[in-house]
Amino acid sequence: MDARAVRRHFPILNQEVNGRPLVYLDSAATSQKPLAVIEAVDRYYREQNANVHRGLHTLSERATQALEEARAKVARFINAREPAEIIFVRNATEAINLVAYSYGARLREGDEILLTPMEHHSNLIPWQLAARRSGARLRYIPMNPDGTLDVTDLDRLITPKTRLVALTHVSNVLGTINPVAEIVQAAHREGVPVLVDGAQSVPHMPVDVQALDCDFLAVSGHKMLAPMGIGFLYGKRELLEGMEPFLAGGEMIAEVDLERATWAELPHKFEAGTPDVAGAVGLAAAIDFLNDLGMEAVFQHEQELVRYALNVLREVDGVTIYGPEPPRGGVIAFNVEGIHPHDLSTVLDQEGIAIRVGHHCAQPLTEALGVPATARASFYVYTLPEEIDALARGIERAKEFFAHGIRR
Ligand code: 7TS
Repeated sequence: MDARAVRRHFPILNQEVNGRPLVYLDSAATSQKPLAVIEAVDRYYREQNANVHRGLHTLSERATQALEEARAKVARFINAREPAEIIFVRNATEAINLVAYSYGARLREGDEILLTPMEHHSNLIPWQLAARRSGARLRYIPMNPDGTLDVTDLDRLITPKTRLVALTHVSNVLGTINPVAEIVQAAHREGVPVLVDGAQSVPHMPVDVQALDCDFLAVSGHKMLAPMGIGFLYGKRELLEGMEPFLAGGEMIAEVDLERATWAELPHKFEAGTPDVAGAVGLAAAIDFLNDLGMEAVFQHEQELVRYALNVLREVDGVTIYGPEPPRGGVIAFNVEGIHPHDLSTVLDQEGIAIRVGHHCAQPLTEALGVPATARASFYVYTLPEEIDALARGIERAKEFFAHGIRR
């Protein structure tokens, strides 16, 4: 993959920030968008916009067709059995909340949900609330010191009381790639379904839901080149069929009278209200773009960047890096001795370098690392090794600045 050529498709990257060429190392928070996506959304509003599934006029049919083509494309991208297993939502957070409410409705006092300590808050808080509503209990697969999961005791952790395992595929802080297929197998031996948070995996590596055999997969479009505001939940048909709706209103019913209603067929049962058709069109364009690159090539590109970044950053005195050895996701969380990550970020921003600092919405994990916060650089298809060099130079400059209090 030629990242330099890929980069030319991203107009936002070709600018100066604070007088310096932009070095965007925050793709785990959100990716930038290629022209193909920007233009697909633009074209949708110029040529196709109407509400879907309702009007029997030509534009409405075009919009409906665009939405359903996008759904079919998403289904092929993750190898779902059928498009009806893809529910459009706003983002991974909404996808997980849908499952926590609709599947979580069957939780009873004493039931258990098995999570990990490295979950993003969006795969933790919905389960805390579901546990509070039902009296269920949250349990956790322990973590090894290197930031991988300790799955040696899985069979003991998955008990007759376990109703669901919910875990992230790739950690947004440590970059750990969790052994999802193995965990799914262990859970299925006990008849327990597994929800995978794919927010940091689906944009960056080939993900095949049939190969993983996961029961739910939650994904945000905005982290995979698509617009903000569109994401999807994959769910196995038999599970989705057995769940009550999450949100209710228009589009999701079959028959309604003043007392009761019956639900529309999948996937519409879970898509109340007017959908983000333009977002879905943008997501379809994003998938085309990623397919043209090839997800295996995307993964390899990021592996090269991670290896390069680990080598470069390990050469910088005072830098502590968190997370396992590669292969791992394209995120590197680190700290610089004597400099608070927020101060580091401020200095780097002056150099046009965008990183994220804080707990990255994974506060329990940050606490487990024994630090108040970390800095995080994250990569994607357009990231160049030179940008990692720029980061290392920026860190050196921050060290000088905070050692001497003088800006050169
Ligand atoms: N799950 C994981 C693993 C994530 O990294 C994120 C967002 C989410 C879920 C939630 O995604 P959303 O689109 O619903 O908000 N992660 C980050 C991040 O690391 N920095 O900003 C957002």
